[in-house]
Amino acid sequence: MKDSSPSAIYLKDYTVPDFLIDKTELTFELEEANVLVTSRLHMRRNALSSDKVASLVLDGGDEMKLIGVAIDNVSLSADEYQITNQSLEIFSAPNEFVLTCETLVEPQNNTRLEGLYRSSSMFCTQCEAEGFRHITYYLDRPDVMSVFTTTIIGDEEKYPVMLSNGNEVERGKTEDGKTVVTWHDPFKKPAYLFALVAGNLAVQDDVFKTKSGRVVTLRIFTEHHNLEKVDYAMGALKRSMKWDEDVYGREYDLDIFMVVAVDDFNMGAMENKGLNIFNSSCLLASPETTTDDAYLRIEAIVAHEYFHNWSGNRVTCRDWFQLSLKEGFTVFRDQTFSSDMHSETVKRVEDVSFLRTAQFAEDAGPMAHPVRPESFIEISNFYTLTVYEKGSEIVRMIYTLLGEQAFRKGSDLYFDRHDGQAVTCDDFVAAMEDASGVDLSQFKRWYSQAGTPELLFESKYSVTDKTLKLVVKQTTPPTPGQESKLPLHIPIKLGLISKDGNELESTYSGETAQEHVLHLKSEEATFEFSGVDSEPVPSILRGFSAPVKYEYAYSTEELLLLMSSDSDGFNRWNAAQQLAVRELKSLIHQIKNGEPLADQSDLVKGFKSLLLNEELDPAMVALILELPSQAYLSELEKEIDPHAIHSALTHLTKVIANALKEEFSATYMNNVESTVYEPNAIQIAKRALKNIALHYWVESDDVTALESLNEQFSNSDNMTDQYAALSIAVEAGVEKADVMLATFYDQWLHESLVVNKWLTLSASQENVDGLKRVEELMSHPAFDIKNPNKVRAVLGGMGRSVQVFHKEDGSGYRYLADQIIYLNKRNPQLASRICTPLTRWKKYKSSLGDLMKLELERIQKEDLSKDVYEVITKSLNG
Ligand code: B3K
Ligand code: ZN
Repeated sequence: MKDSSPSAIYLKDYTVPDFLIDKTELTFELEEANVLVTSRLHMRRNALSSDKVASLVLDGGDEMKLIGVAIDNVSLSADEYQITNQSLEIFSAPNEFVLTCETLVEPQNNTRLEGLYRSSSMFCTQCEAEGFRHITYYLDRPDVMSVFTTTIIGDEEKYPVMLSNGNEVERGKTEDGKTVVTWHDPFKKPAYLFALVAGNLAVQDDVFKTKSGRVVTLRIFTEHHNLEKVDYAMGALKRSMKWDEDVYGREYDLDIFMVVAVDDFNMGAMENKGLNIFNSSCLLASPETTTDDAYLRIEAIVAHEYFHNWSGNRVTCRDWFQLSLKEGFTVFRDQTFSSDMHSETVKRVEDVSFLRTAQFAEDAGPMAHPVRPESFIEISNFYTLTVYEKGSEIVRMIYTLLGEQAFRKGSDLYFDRHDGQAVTCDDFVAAMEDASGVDLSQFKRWYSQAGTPELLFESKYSVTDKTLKLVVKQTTPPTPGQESKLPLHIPIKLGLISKDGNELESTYSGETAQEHVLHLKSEEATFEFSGVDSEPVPSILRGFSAPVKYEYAYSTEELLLLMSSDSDGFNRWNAAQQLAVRELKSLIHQIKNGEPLADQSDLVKGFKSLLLNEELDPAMVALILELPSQAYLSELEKEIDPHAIHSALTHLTKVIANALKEEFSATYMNNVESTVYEPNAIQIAKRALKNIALHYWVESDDVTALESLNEQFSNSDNMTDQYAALSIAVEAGVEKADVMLATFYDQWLHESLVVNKWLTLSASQENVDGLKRVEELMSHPAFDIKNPNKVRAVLGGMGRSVQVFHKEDGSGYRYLADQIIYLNKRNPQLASRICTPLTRWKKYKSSLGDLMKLELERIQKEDLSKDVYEVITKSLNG
């Protein structure tokens, strides 16, 4: 596994492939001990390549055994080719030929979960980004697109279901009674979109009629005991198909669309052409076992993978540096879809909250990289929040700059112009420019410049002229490898609110309106608004119109005004967040300095009026009541003291809880639902409000709250409420929390996905001796180190516990490092992901940061996979 000195590859070195593969014919003979893969590749030299005599270099790892290789049916002798641990080189190849390769792989020993592997008794694949090369030798790069025909041969009893991309075109029997199935995908695609599944699976069928009247068969496959949990995903799929027709004019293109749920999966899901493969946690749902959040996530991921059929599959990436071309755009599409299905404001708040917490932290850390990276050692490390979430923000800004209609023209042009091609982020922007006439040349810096821009706003109102001058300055802090930054083109959506809470009209750039989009392009600019009747409070960056940090010296009164009166829902929430952040920051400061804690009354005042106003949308109230998270506050701090942040949060929660206990208990009672559970927006909002009210109420000194907590835990008919009760018990540290956890496990031990939630909560308990508990969980019968969901559940849970993970003796960090070292060999992708908390070591107070660094150095001494090597090296040097 060790690559002695893993080296980086660079975008600037991109060249077209020397060979192309027009047709790919694959045969898989499935056996228990191994699988024989035969490939017949119809190849030719690429006329666009400058090297007309290049040798043929195919990608392929040393975990495959090469049985034979032939050109035009003539076997090659040993001196005609060479294999290394990552390639097969054929020294001399004709201009056009059929290459046949036989390889033997052992899916049951594939713990990396890349390529062909086994999950329970089934066979499945994961090929993005570079997994196909673990199945057979190939030109495993996205700009090599080919038409695939796949034949699978297997024992009917063990593998009654055998699937691959496209349509089933043939089915028969071999002489020894095995089933032979052939699939053909008429659309050419890169190897990363290849998929194969074989197993004893149950299926649910449905149909979707496209807008042009074609009937598409929809099939969701799961293990038999999970079949009753696919209805919701099926509905989500149909809603997605309809939405993509209505909003983007994109129809599905094959006659069948299949989805398979798999338990052992490194990430959420994969958009293989016509055969999506899902982590079962992102597909299976039932009211008893699935929370509201998970329902929404399932809907979003089903949509995301489906939308990839156009943004990713029909038009794909030229190289992996362009990953955001498909991911950023597809995240934007799934976010808009969810927003259309539910509430626009709630969705935006959730997305921005996530972006500001996690992506901003990435952008400020050693792994910071542009949305289109310039280089990488291991591409798997670049499926990041920057590529996905910031990438989506870039597309959203283009949408804001172009407007709905021109944006749609741009996406139509992009899809039409590049259908069947592998293209770049520049091609995407060019289509948007060509369709709209908007100049995006400066805007494109967003793709190449890392780091989160910071804006500083100052305003000056003149009563005599009725004008407002708004001065804005932008800077972007240095990031590894990018010391100095150029000014970006930043769209700033802005409104003005009068002191009595009304929207004010103003004239800007010849246009009179209540809202304007300003284009900030230079380091500093002054925007002037006339006809402003009274001194306004500016509502800046409405809907979070750009992924930036910003400052404006609002008074507390101004924030309270925005919180109650801004017509922009996002900014109402944001004003409340800013108030909470201010109070928490001063508490953190006082705790760090051993000062007495000051009274926190502004937020209490704001929350009280929220709770008493029955007109408000419960979803918004619930969002506003949620204090900024430990992770978000960490991102905002210059030097992180996790214990001080935790104490501040605990303190403020108690202050609010005690001050408003009557309001919380009343809100709880008013929102108890008596109708049958449904994961719809209205019910979800009520449950969210009810459960956050319950949380505060339990945190107060009113012991009667515990009765409601127990009652809800024991008698809920849905997982949202039961799990909320359990989480509250754990977080508030109520006496019965351990008993409740044990009861919950006994109730759900046969539901693996629910057990994962139990693992997370159990590991997240705040307790100075909590590491022992984590160790017990890792050797619990319900734990399985081979299953990434379980690993993430326990380690993710542990990471949330400040007392366990950040224990001053460094035992939490050491434990995580031990797991990284162990997983580095087995599953490098997973190992590299779980490094993240340690990579932030520089931002922690030195007594903790130094201990984290020691662990990084200890990991660095190991024989590392490329994945872990890259993250650890960059963290230590970055
Ligand atoms: N495209 C896949 C991600 C593949 C990750 C490979 N390490 C899922 C998605 O974004 O839709
Ligand atoms: Zn995606």
